[in-house]
Amino acid sequence: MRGSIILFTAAVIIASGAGVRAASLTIEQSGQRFSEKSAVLKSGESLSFANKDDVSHNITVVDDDDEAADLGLQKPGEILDYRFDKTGRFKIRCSIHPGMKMTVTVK
Ligand SMILES: [Cu+2]
Repeated sequence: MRGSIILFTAAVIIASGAGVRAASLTIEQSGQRFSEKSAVLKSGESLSFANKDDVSHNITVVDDDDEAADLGLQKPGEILDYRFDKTGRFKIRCSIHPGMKMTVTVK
């Protein structure tokens, strides 16, 4: 558990330096990776996740309080939108592929 907290802190530092900013941003899932390591959004903006892999993914969105939203099974070719209504820092993960990680900062 402590290891994952340290990893998360490192990821947030990267996010604050080089986050992608966009009103509407599509994140591609390809090669079991997210196409961006981080993104910066305003409250109320959404991310689209486009599964370009030939395997299914299952995105979870975890906030600072460890509250998680489960976007459910996402089949190849499927696009999921998720709207960020709360400010804060969020960890995006795939519950099937532990190597898939990105962070979202919502201001
Ligand atoms: Cu996955």
